Amino acid sequence: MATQRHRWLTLPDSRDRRRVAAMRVHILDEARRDYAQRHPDATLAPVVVLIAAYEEEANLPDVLAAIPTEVAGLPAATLVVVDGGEDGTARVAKEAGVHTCVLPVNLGQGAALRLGYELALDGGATIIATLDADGQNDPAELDAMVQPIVDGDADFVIASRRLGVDQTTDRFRRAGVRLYATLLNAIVGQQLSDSSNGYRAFRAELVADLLPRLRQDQYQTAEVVIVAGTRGWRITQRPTVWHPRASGASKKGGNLVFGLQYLRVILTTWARVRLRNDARA
Ligand SMILES: Nc1nc2c(ncn2[C@@H]2O[C@H](COP(=O)(O)OP(=O)(O)O)[C@@H](O)[C@H]2O)c(=O)[nH]1
Ligand SMILES: [Mg+2]
Repeated sequence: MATQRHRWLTLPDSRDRRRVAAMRVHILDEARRDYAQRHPDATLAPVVVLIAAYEEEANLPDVLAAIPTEVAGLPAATLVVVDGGEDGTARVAKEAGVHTCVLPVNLGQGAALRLGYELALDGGATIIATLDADGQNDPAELDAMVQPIVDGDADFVIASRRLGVDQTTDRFRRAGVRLYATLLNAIVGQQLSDSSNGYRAFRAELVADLLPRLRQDQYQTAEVVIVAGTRGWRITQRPTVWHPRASGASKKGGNLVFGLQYLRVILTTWARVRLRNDARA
């Protein structure tokens, strides 16, 4: 009657969690298998420009067309991770001829980026740059983003709309960017002005170090900064232009939802890092 005893101790909740975890593994494996079939030679380039895209059929083609084939003097390849969704994002990415990995189910930007980091590292990247699929970041600024890493001056570069130009008009979002940058700086001892910006460049060694330590499936920007800062990687920032979304609305929820989720990620990641105290996070 061992099973009976076991059942008595098992909470329905933990069974659900196990089921979801198993499905996740299956979904990720499925995406990797499909990618390996379509790209048997997974070699990318020294610079990999990584985009996680969720229902961005209308915006992605222009973003992809603007990505240069050389960044800071190094050959560059583009990798799109299509994060499920119902529209033609996967089709337009494939039509653009870039490396495309398609998740059959929407897992969230953090999960999609982790898969992308993994594929970029497997593809031989020495530098990985991430930018949004909605036209808010300008690929023409990739040189400026990547150069500090090529020069050996930084391991992690974050774009700053506050040092550059913010062309959007949402005052609440602006105040949030300021507030959370201040909070994050206090926690990780940095002087970053726009720590929630998703336009970033990383030395590949840093990504390999961070990858097993990242947990956030959606609101991931603060987690990456906190873990990288705690691990002692050198973080710097570069001024960039923050454009309005080319079309459509933010997929991250309204300002209140976004703000609360962002705060949750800062506090839980901080607690995780502090409690472990050895930055294994
Ligand atoms: N992979 C993935 N990307 C997402 C998801 N939601 C948003 N994104 C992408 O993340 C980027 C920023 O998202 P967006 O909704 O514009 O957030 P905002 O710019 O902070 O308002 C865009 O490239 C979106 O396509 C998601 O669930 N999964
Ligand atoms: Mg956006």
